[in-house]
Amino acid sequence: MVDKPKFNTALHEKDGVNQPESFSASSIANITKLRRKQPTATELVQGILNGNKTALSRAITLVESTNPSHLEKATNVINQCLPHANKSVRIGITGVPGVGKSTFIEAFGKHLTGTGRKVAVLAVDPSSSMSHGSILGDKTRMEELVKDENAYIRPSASGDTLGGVARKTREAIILCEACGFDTIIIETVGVGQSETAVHSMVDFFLLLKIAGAGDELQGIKRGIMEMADLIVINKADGDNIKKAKLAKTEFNRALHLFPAKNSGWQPKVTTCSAINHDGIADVWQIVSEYFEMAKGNHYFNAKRAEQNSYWLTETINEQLKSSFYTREGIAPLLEQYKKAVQNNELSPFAAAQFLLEKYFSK
Ligand SMILES: Nc1nc2c(ncn2[C@@H]2O[C@H](COP(=O)(O)OP(=O)(O)OP(=O)(O)O)[C@@H](O)[C@H]2O)c(=O)[nH]1
Ligand SMILES: [Mg+2]
Repeated sequence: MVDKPKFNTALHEKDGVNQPESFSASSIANITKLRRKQPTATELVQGILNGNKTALSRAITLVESTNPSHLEKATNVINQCLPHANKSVRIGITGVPGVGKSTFIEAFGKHLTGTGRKVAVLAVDPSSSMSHGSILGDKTRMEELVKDENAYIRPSASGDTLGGVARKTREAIILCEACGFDTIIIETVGVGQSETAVHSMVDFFLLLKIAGAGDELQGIKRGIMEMADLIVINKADGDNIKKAKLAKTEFNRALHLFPAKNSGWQPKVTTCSAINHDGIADVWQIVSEYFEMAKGNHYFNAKRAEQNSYWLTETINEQLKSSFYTREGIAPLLEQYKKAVQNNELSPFAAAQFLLEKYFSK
């Protein structure tokens, strides 16, 4: 008997050959194994409480996730960590680009770990999603700190709104504290509104400056000066030393013109060279004096309590706003009413009232 030819047409070229499964069994096994490796909330919390930085990073990523399905787990982790948080000092550092924040944090951070402290560095930078350059820069500028066993550096969370970024940073602070970091440094670029957000999540606010050409107070926002507990004039090295000293005198004089702070603290000015590590120990000395005073007069705890209630209302405001503007049907109506208001056909208050009624009626 003659065998029928097996491959008589291109369409049947695979006849007689076992077709592979559409999913390979070994791949499925691998994927399942990987999935199982995703730690549970309790495992993450245990890792964090044991000081494990990998667990900490994973938890921060979870908190930063915009995937709604991660929210419950993230909240669970935060809640379990909360009782172990709050045992730290939180220091905000701001300054315009190029003033030397990263170089300063490297020197300051190393000084602190040298005295046995555990330092976590977080950043609030709403623009970071666009400027990945600064993160790359930080990797080289914080070379020593990155390698330090007792330091943890987390590039800034990205997000569309400052409120969103700030919330993630607040939660990251809790996680870092539960992980045993006793000194939290929050860095922000001194442009826009981010200083205000950072100011409302730290105990101490440090403004980094460089000496100018005798016009120190030009172009510096009054609000930022008012927030500062300490102004550090960086790059006080080489030919700059004299100018830095002059700037120190000028800032000192200006600071005395501001009304006294609720904390009872008189803001200070000092100089340093972050690159040469000069004056860094003095900065920590001043920061420590502040904490001694603020803990002694109970301002420290009162301020944290006030910040907590601020973030409660801030979060409600933020979420209500976003819920309103993203509610189906609101955007086109809003456009319509904007035109009517612009043409004086309707008062802005009546239009707002109508839109809000529309929103609440659903
Ligand atoms: N001479 C001198 N140069 C410094 C000092 N600190 C920083 N620099 C230099 O200033 C430049 C900017 O420093 P960075 O630490 O990157 O400044 P930054 O504030 O983090 O900048 P952004 O991340 O862009 O906001 C770098 O070239 C540093 O080497 C210092 O104490 N003295
Ligand atoms: Mg930097």
